Amino acid sequence: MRTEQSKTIYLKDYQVPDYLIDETHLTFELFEDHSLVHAQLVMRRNPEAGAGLPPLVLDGQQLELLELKLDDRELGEGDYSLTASHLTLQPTQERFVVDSSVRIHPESNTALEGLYKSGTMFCTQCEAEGFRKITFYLDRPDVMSKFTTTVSAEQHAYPVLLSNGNPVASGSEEGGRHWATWEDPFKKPAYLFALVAGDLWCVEDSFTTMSSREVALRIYVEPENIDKVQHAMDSLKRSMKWDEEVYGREYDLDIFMIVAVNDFNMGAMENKGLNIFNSSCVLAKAETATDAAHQRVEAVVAHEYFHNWSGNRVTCRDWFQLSLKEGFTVFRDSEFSADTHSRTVKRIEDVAYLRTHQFAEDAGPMAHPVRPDAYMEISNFYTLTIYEKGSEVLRMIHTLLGPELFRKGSDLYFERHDGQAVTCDDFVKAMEDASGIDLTQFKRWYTQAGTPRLQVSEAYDASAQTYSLTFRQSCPATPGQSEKLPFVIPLALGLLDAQGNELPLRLQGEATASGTGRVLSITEAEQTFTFEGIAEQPLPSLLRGFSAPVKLSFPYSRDQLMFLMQHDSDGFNRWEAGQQLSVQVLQELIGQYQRGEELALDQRLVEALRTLLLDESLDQAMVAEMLSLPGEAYLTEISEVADVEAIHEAREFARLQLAAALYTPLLARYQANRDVSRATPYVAEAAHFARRSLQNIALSYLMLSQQAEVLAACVEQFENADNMTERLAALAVLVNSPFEAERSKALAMFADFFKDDALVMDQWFSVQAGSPLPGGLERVHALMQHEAFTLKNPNKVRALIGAFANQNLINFHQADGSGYRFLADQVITLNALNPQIASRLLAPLTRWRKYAPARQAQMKAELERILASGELSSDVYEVVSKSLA
Ligand code: 0A1
Ligand code: ZN
Repeated sequence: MRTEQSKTIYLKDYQVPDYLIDETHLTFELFEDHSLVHAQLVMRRNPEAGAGLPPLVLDGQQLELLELKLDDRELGEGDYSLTASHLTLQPTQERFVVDSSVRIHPESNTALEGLYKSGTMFCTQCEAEGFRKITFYLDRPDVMSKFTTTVSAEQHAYPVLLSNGNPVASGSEEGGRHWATWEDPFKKPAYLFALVAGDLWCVEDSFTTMSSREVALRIYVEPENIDKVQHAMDSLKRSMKWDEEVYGREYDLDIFMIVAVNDFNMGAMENKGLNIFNSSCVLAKAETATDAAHQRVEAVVAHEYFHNWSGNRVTCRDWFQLSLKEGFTVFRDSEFSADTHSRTVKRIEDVAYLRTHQFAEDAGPMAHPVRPDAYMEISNFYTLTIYEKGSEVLRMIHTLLGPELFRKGSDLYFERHDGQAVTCDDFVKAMEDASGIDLTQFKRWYTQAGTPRLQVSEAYDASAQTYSLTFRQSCPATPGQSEKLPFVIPLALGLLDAQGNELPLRLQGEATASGTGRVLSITEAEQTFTFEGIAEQPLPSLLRGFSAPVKLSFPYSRDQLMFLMQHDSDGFNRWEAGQQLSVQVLQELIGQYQRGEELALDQRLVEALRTLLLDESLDQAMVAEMLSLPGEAYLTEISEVADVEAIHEAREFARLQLAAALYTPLLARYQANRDVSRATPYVAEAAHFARRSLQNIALSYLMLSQQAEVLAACVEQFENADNMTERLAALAVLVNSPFEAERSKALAMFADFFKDDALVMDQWFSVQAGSPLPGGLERVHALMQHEAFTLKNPNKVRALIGAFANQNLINFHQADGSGYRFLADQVITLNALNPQIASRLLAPLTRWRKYAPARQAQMKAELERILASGELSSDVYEVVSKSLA
């Protein structure tokens, strides 16, 4: 709760630690109604911190201090001071040993931070500041220590006892207890500490590293999930190989473990040698997990594994540097996924996600730079900006340097800083030193918040055969930053002639053309680039591959967009042209709706999509992506004032019209793909993802026709599919359909069949929470009473309440404000149970500025109500107070 932590912490106040901890020896005694933690800290004065012996201030929260010793001398109450968050004592020499014993209560820890119980299992989550809830410590990432951990617990209930590093000893105690000792040879900050005790089974495999070392790989799960681990294991081995091949990074311990945990605030955690995962990011098999879930498991396994170098071997100096490890590691995992499956599809997915969600964050009250300079509660800064925009910043460095120099830079970074806790500046410096490229101005991407706008205009001079592009960049004000300086914007582009061929590109002053596609580096607020030898008016293809996270505008006509959709050699930009065309058409419909006019869909969109559907030579995943109209959340983000009803009605109208006009080709593609699905066993690979995605989006359009043959096909797919991708898609379509009887039957069948599988039930909750049919809030209320629902499990909260507030915009934004009231009620309840989840759940209410005055007032009133509701956690307090400021 809000103690002294709700004060703001500033990057400019950073100071090196006064003391260092060379060795950390921990002993845990785990019991059902409490646990005891004994810590021996071998410490010394930090030589970099100056002279004298200042007081030693250890972090510690919710710890019952039982015993404290300094160099074997028992300390009495007068020898130290204790507050709700710190223990202060006075060292008398440069080197000393602190011993402490504390009692903690993992069994009643619902915040899921520190040591807690998930079901019957003990587990930990220490990032960012959870370790201080385990023992008194210097809980900051620049204090790195060698850990030895002994865990003791009752043997029958907790046969498996794990911690970081290598197992070095184990044995039995009297009274049916046993113990195990683990030693981690690598220095690490406390946030990478982990402990697990439980009744777990494991799947074991091995990996031979590039220097021929054999590494044991183990994935631990609850016994009933042992058949859902193979996909994660295969993903792990692919990740280990990829990191050797692409970054030259080898694994460094003899054993690598993953443990699946049901109650977990985030996706997973990269603890050294002992990754702890939300079970939703490990468990996957065809029958219970969708294609999207399989891809997420693969990506998260890769992400956590890659942290072993980008995060663990080289870690962050302080939490303002969080993107140093997160932006870099997201970039690494997205490149891994691109190399493993389809690069273009992965880029489309990432960009669609970034533009919908990160751009909204960047335009909202919590907007912050990739390297923030102030925070109240660090848990609130595990954001899309730190992760996704941080990854875009890394991608831009990669684009500016090219792959060889980028690799030289990453090699230098890892070599120079191995075993250190460093800053984003250190990373950029390594990139500069390895490449010889000056990134001084580029670093504004780390310090300035907000999404830059890039306005582009063109001028063609037929007589001089020159074509000029003028770029004007600006960036809106964000909290605490009213003025922005120009960014370095790498802009990949090509020019197309009337046949769709790429023109050779020669800039004024250059002797020869350097190929057809190139990257311009835009550095000024306004800048013109002139291409010479351009014999006809070209059509520019701009920001290829989304080479910078900006909002680009160029006055394309709809016909030009259709041309780019067909001819652009850049797959991403073909999709992007389709999106821009759809946005133009949908915005026209939104205007018609607002003016009370009859809606009329531009038939060019219908014809463009028909052409795609009829072309069987195209990548099916691309066709599916092109058929997916921009979502309501994205249409909200790009609106000046979001009109919830108009956006929903316009988009639904377009879908209906497309479904009717394209019924025949949609049905043909659907049937052909379903036939293949029926005859093919499930495979988690790109071509199969592609086939199923086109099949399922076709089905969702077809059902809008309400034809009996489609209903029959949908029910057939629901009942007979051998995989969750097809089954869930059919269920979702039924849930959103007017076929009441079929819907209820399918929901009941599904729940009956999967009632014992928590992750599948999450999907069952989500599908219903997301249904735009009227009465959404009542359905969510009813589902909260279902026996499988509990507010104590973050996955359940996200699946039901999160899906309702984030994906069911028409129901959440009910004009009577009931959706807002509901969300605020849940936030108030969760504030006491799990502050991190409460504060994340709150995000939709913070976006009140996007809406018309009536909704603004309702949303603000709910934020005020939360603020006045009593003792708030620092997590919730920071988000609410900043969004009302
Ligand atoms: N570092 C982990 C995710 C993570 C972040 C914060 C947490 O608590 C505030 C927990 C986990 C990752 O990037 O995977
Ligand atoms: Zn991460």
